[in-house]
Amino acid sequence: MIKKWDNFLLPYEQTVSELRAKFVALRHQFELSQKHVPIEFVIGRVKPVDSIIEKMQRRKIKSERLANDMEDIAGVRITCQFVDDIYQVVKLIRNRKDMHIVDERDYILNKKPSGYRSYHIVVEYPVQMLDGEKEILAEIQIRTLAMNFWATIEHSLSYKYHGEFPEDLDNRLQRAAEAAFQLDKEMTAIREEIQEAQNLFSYKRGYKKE
Ligand code: 0O2
Repeated sequence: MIKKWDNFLLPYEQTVSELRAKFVALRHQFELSQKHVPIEFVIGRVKPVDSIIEKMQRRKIKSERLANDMEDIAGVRITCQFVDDIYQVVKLIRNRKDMHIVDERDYILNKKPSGYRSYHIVVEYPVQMLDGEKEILAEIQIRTLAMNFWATIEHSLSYKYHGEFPEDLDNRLQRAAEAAFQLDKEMTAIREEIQEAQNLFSYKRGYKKE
């Protein structure tokens, strides 16, 4: 059983590692071009087997449909400084020839009832395996640092409460999501000032990001 999962997940691991490397390379190109760098950092993960099984049960996905119906087994997350950066990264992904977009979900314009905001793009990505090319679905989540702060904390809390928050906590989390979005708006309003300061200070020098 474990060996079966290992074999099934192998192309997903390769997809995550290749996509991650490509977005890190994109950030590096921006750094060298002396333009504003729209990508802060890139992380990736393959969904753990217990989460895959839980989602299969919740969404009534049959095992033979798993590769087609579960879009986020391979997941890459791109974090940006500003909301505008998110849409710049979306444009860059739309223009790429090495991945094919099958779905886009703008949870920034249409936030989730929880208060969650992010831009999700589902792509088909071709990986080269021993037995030939395989098209793998991957979900790319693009969000600001503030959105990421909120989502990371809300996600760990939802583990504690098994996704069912008491009403008071739910309200507070929604207020916190709005506060994070106000922060994004405020930072955008003083964006030019921030960028000028960052260029002068070169604060990134010496810190290695991936
Ligand atoms: P993990 O650990 O990040 O993989 P569903 O998965 O059923 O909720 P759907 O339509 O399959 O929803 O996919 P959707 O909503 O485009 O993306 C699901 C992923 O988005 C989640 O994956 C989270 O990463 C993130 N997400 C969506 N809604 C929320 C939310 O309200 N709060 C937080 N913190 N993250 C959210 P997983 O599998 O839940 O988690």
